[in-house]
Amino acid sequence: MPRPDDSLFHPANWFREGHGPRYEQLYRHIVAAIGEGTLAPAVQIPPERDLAELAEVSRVTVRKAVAQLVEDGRLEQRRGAGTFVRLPKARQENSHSTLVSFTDYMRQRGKVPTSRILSAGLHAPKPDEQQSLGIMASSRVARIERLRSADGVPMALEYSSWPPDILPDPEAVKGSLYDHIRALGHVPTHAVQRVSAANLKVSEAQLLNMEAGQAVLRIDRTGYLASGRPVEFTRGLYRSDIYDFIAELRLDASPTDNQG
Ligand code: 16G
Repeated sequence: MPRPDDSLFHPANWFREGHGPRYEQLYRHIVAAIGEGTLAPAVQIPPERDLAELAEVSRVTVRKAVAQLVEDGRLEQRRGAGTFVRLPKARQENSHSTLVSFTDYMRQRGKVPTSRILSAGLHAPKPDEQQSLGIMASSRVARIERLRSADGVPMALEYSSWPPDILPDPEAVKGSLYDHIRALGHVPTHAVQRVSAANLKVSEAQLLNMEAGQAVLRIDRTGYLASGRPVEFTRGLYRSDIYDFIAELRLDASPTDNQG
């Protein structure tokens, strides 16, 4: 079974003081090594204890980094055999069985996504929410507003609305909204998006660390379950220098449009 060169994990090759927690830096290093092919598919990762020794970190740090890599689908743990680099994840994504989230996208690029919740709660629905989500004026709507960052840099503002039977407790969302929804048993499988340009208001600019009036992309996404029921209505303001992000998500979002 191929094993990587031990020096790959030496702290000099991945740790930089002041660049975030060790587990995140180790995680990013392994993501990059997989991306560059230094860690090829099927290569075995040293056992936790050995890796902790090589990387000069605690086993808890190693465990956290590895758990994230397993969750991302980059590493695979085989009982009794060890931990291995998986085949590229792209194959799974191309199945279009699920939509790519901000979290997935940033992790695929070796970045660490974070969210700051600006507000979360159940409210009376506005007309555009009623229309997009097919809910009645007398019903309630779950709203969650977040500032999304990658490696600590603000990237987007997302205002998201969901029917309350799909997202009953918006305040309980801690990390990825899509992961939260999936854990509740609902899987948005496709989306329709409208992309336009917008200029930042003062309050938005402050949050994004940009100048008021600067141009951003505005994307309205309506996400659907496989049954065709609309469940997500999200308006996002995205820094235009991450346009490739949007383009890629749109390809994933409407596979049939791109096959003909
Ligand atoms: C993406 C989606 C947004 C969705 C979010 C979930 C676009 C334009 N927007 O940013 O609609 O709510 O991912 O991300 O693709 P999360 O699971 O990381 O919270």
